[in-house]
Amino acid sequence: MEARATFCREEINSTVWEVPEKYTHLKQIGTGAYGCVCSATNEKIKERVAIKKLHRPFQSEIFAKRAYRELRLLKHMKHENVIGLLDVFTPVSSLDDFQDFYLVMPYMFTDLSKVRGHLSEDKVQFLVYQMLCGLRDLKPGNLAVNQDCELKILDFGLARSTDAEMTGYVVTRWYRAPEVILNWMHYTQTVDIWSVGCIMAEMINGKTLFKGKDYMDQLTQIMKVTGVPGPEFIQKLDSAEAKKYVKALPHYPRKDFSTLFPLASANGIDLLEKMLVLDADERPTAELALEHPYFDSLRDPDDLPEPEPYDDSHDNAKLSLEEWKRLCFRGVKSFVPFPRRDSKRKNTLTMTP
Ligand code: N17
Repeated sequence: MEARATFCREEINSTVWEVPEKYTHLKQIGTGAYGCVCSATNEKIKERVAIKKLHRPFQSEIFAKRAYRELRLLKHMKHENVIGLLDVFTPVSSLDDFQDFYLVMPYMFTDLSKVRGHLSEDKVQFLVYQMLCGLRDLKPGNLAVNQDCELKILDFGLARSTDAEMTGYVVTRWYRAPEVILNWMHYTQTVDIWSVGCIMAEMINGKTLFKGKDYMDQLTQIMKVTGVPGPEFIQKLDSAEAKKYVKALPHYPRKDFSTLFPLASANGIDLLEKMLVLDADERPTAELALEHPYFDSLRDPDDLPEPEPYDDSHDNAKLSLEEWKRLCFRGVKSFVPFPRRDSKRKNTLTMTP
């Protein structure tokens, strides 16, 4: 049995936070219906962290299940480009007293939507490379970056209205693949590749590629770039309605990507041309995209560890509040920190101009 850390109590925005004394300088950075996030310093190793305190996680079965899901997913994620857990704690030592737990993650400075204007090619390369590495076993929810240009995919479980400064990059329709917009067919793993293409295009040009004002406008803007699809593609569409719509489109030819992206390198243009393809079956998977010459200077086999399978059987489970609470308690108390790699590229690229 390990010696229990000394906890410090502090009130932040009328809620009491009880954290091990090594975490200092707590400052609220986001709040919503599910919880509240503070930035803090781990004094032991002088590292900036983000700590999330869930809001009354055991007030109902639904809240408890959601809390367990976030804990399970964060514990599972051990990829450098996906948000993961540095620590998780509760100030109490018995299940009877268990009411709150805190999730500790690496602190991420901002999200990609806050990074304005076009970025230099080395930054775009590094950011797109990290997106594709993190994408392999996960869908993008949000893309967070720090000042060293390091990127992590995360999934904010906070309410939409109050954490406006943290949400909204790939979640909006502008980055949605056309097959998702129109519910054309079963989705494949390459829906995310479309989003990566849109984000890459935006980082290069400094403005949103397909800023549609509604669904139809969005789709028209897309077709004006990709060109309208041929009969082999139309044949694959699930619904008769989608078929009719696509057949009725005026004939837009595919746009020349070197005109569209005058600042991009030949390799960058070639990668964009491969990702921004209407037919999802023709887009590369993340793994294949990473083999593109655009990433030649960055590629490292250590960046793609074999993903461990995630047991999602609890996602459909129907358990009582007490059972979810017991699972959370066990999950918190059994946490073992994961040894982390040194980020080799630290300080070689910075987000600040
Ligand atoms: O990213 C998450 C996350 C990850 C997996 C699952 C959330 C869930 N989740 C939530 C599942 N169900 C629900 C309701 N959480 C998270 C992300 C960012 C956070 C806090 C929590 O805040 C920061 C802020 C700054 N730097 C790092 C993290």
